[in-house]
Amino acid sequence: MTNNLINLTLEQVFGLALRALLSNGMSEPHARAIADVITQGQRDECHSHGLYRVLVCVRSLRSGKVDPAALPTVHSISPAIVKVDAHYAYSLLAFQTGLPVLVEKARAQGIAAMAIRNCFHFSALWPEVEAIAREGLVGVAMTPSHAWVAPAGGTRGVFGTNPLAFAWPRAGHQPFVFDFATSAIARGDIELHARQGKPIPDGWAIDEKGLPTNDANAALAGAMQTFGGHKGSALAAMIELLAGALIGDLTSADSMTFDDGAGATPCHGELLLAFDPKIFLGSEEQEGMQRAERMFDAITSQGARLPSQRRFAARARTAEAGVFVDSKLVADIKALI
Ligand code: NDP
Ligand code: PYC
Repeated sequence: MTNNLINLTLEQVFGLALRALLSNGMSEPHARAIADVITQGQRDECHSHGLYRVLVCVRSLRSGKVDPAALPTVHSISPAIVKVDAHYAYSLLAFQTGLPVLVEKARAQGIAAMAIRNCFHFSALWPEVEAIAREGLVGVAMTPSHAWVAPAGGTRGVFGTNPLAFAWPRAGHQPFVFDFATSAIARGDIELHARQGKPIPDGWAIDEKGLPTNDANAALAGAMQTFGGHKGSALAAMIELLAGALIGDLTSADSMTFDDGAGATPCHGELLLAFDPKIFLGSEEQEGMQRAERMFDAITSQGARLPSQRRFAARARTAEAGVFVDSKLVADIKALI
């Protein structure tokens, strides 16, 4: 133990998350899928979507809103579109179940979409787009959340923190991956600032009166801001439309109404897209992939870093050294078991 940090192996992180979920009534397939993604988040030092999420998942289970055991059902609705109904359980088992169908369709059609419906969704999206890239495909993922984010120029929440993730497969390298909330920061980060009594930076949120705030609790009670002003606002709206209205599922505002103050994980849909470079490029595949590599080189050769480089470095480090977790968080999770 260093200061208030506890050193855990990745196996210990997985075991802690799994025990907390199982002992609160989650079925084993869901608990394993969730504990796995939480472990990946902690491993890559994405603290807002690592072990902290166990608290949110258990609160959601205890709210009675989430189905702890429903198994997803897969519906192929066209040659290029698969829908997976999560039946009001968490999203991750639905993703795992639908992924092979998405991959098969993308390889057959060149482009395919997977719409996950009726799912409670708490997780970072990079594990999912990385899984698509491991199949040699280009991946995109997006999802709404709860209406915590004000549109640019407004003061009241309309959008979710609506993450957008992208992965491009690279031979001999980790894929090119980015994954960001369309709000200035993930809400989980503001919650972590509130837990630690730390102020938040300028530009993250406004308070209930619509005034800029550095107080994490005032931010949680007020509204978050989009990243990049009107640009993040437009992307957030696009995600409400594509991963909400278009797939017949809830917007972030609808999801908040559905929650009805329970404080559970947001419940809505998710849209994933997969593109097959082999079909787009045909005999020019190698040339297209080399063109991409020249672009990556032009970024890194001037000292700029690629998105996910920090994560991949953390992944390599924590595989050996384990992770360092706030002791209060570990105690709070153990108290749930
Ligand atoms: P960050 O702002 O921390 O990071 C966003 C992206 O930018 C990452 O890919 C990151 O790579 C990259 N990046 C950061 N700094 C640089 C830099 N200097 N140069 C190049 N790239 C950089 O993420 P957010 O707070 O916006 O989101 C965090 C997570 O929260 C995401 O994984 C997202 O999926 C998740 N989330 C989930 C939601 C849900 O409803 N399920 C809702 C909202 C967010 P790196 O990681 O290597 O630093
Ligand atoms: O951190 O913004 C967030 C978030 C919302 C749902 C899951 N994570």
